[in-house]
Amino acid sequence: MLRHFYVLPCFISCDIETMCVELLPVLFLVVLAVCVSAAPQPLLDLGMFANPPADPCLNNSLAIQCVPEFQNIAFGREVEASSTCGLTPSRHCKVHQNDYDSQNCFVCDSRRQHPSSYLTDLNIQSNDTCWVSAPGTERAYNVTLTLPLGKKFEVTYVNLKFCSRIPENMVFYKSKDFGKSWIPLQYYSSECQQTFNIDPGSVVTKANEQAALCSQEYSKGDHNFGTRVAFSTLKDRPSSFQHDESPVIQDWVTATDIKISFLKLGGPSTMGHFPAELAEDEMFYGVSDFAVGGRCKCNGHASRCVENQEGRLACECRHNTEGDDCEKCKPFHLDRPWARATKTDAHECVGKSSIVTTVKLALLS
Ligand SMILES: [Ca+2]
Repeated sequence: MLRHFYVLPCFISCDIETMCVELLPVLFLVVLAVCVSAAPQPLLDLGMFANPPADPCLNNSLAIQCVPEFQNIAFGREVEASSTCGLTPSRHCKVHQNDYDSQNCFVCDSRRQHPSSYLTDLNIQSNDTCWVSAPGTERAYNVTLTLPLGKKFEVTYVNLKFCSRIPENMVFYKSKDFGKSWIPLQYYSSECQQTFNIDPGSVVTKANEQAALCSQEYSKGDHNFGTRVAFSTLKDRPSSFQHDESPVIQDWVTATDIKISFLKLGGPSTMGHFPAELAEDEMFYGVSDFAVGGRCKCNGHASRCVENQEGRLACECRHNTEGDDCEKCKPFHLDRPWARATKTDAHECVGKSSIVTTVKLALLS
């Protein structure tokens, strides 16, 4: 009499008191293999249940200040150069200190070009690629490099690495209105007072935090091939450490475009004498790296910028804000004035429903 039955998944059964008992482990393995191979593929990828990345603009559902990452915002962007060599063949020589070495020369022509794309490509020490201007005919030689950023950014530094002599006179500018007007950021000259009418010893105070200064640093020696000129927008500005609280500093670092204006070719150190004449093949500007450090400007209401539906770069706004720079509240979220997020208050935009809900929750608690 059959007293017990073991029912296996694939409907195989046997009496426990028969030889089937001995065969049970073998049968179980066979059945298991058949069942596993016949089992349907899982419909859901278990990875789907992994936690989504945390939202940098929220902390436990509460709005907090968030900013896009800091990066070299010039990298890979197109720079407009008012002059580039190669239209007609020209010869250029690299100069190290005061040593003019004719062996260290190169030709720029249609086959050996030095385009403006070399300004913002990957900067590799062992393989410096240089943008080179067409040769000038006199020391006073005006060439500009313009970098459109496409939207407002907050710029921390502008950095040029030269592959020519450092220009004797040059100016760094920014625009806040997509190139309609230009505001000087920094002047460079061997003679600041004479050239730009700026005292090189001037300092920035709270009263003139948006003043452009003039540096004579690069005229003191022969800063030539391979020298970097670095300008920091925040250095020596009194409110630089109160960025959140200082609309003046926030405005000072805001730019939609950066422009570099080379005004006069650099020459050998004068040592107090009349500047030496430049050889014909030294009459050019060359830059191997044009870097701009900064963040996409989103006023503390977005953690990244993306291309919008019109193909323009814009902030991915949170906290019920909108606009290219999250500079206003969304419709129906206008119950308190828009404000930039700070470390202590995200200034989330709210509508009536949010306020009513908040009040109800407060009354219920
Ligand atoms: Ca380069």
